[in-house]
Amino acid sequence: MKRALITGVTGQDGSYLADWLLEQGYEVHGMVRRASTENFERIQHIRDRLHLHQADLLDQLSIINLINSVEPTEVYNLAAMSFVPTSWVQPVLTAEFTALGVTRMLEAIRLVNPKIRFYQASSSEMFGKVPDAQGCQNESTRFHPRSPYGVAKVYGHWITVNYRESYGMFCCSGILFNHESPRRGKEFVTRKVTDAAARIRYGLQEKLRLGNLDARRDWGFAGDYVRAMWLMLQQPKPDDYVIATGTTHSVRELVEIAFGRVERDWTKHVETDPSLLRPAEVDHLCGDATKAADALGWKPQIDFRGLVEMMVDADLKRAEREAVAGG
Ligand code: NAP
Ligand code: G4F
Repeated sequence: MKRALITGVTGQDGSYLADWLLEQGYEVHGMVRRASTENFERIQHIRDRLHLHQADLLDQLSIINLINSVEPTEVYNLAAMSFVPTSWVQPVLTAEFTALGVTRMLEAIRLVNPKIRFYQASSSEMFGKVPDAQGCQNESTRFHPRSPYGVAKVYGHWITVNYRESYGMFCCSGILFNHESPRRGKEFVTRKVTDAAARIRYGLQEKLRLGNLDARRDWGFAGDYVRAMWLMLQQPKPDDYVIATGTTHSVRELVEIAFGRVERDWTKHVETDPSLLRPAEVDHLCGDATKAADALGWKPQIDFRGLVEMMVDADLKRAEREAVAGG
């Protein structure tokens, strides 16, 4: 039986990846950091089938001990401080988690068993200020990160490449564009919008405050993207891949579809709030996943409208329960 270790198993991607690996017959282990209250909502449905272990990206010894005791064949490093605005508030901590945390993982693997296959969760935030706003970004596009988060991810990407080149380790970096789901954290714009649309529909909320409505992203479905992570580690050779849908939409289009789904006029509810603008914005992202399509046979199955409607529908169910409970 194959044995996988996922860091960040309590997060959006960790939970979908755990679902997928269990379906593939893996023994799935998850690294969780200690908290005074458990944060297992996203993995509650598979809690009995997972092996959870306490460790932290900040604590080298805890990671070495974890790899030693679990003896995984594959490690998926998804844990990170993943919310871009927080990276300006906590830039040093972001670097500790999101940049140096990767080196700690790689060092632990190198020490314990360098044959373990390693996946690093890299990000389209690394492209940042893209040179050609009309074109799509691929594995050769230069990086110009625009946030401390993006800068930390560039470090994580290159240290992963470096361990592959220095030690011949099986290390892959997946450069994933934005991917969302009903399990997405409510601070990210997609879920913030779909949750608000649903709550407005049930009279639980009146206004939605947003920042830059003109920003464009290539948004896909997280359930599709975790399959790509797994496929990367099943190849004969390690490599880096862009994972994206190849289409781009503005935050305004996201709002229009979400409010259309609940039959409300968004212009009556959405307000722009300058405090939500970022010190440096990533204006436009669109990924070219041709390499992943050719080498991995990977293709996304859910399009943008399907994704937004799926998220709104899930939030409508939650809002309805809240409305009923509130009497
Ligand atoms: P997420 O929902 O925010 O989950 C992040 C996970 O990291 C959580 O499980 C969190 O644990 C864990 N974590 C944070 N700091 C940790 C630490 N010091 N030690 C141990 N665990 C720690 O993020 P996601 O959307 O699933 O993203 C997964 C990964 O992909 C991240 O590295 C993210 O930067 C990257 N990525 C995401 C996207 C996207 O669009 N979703 C795109 C490109 C790259 P707690 O539950 O304890 O907070
Ligand atoms: O949903 P967001 O916060 O995602 P962002 O910054 O693109 O980062 C996400 O995707 C990255 C991949 O490119 C990941 F690496 C990262 O971990 C994370 O998952 O913001 C998307 C866009 C931005 O341009 C932002 O300025 O939406 C714009 N936006 C407009 N109003 C807003 C808001 N974003 C948030 N979070 N909240 C707003 O009110």
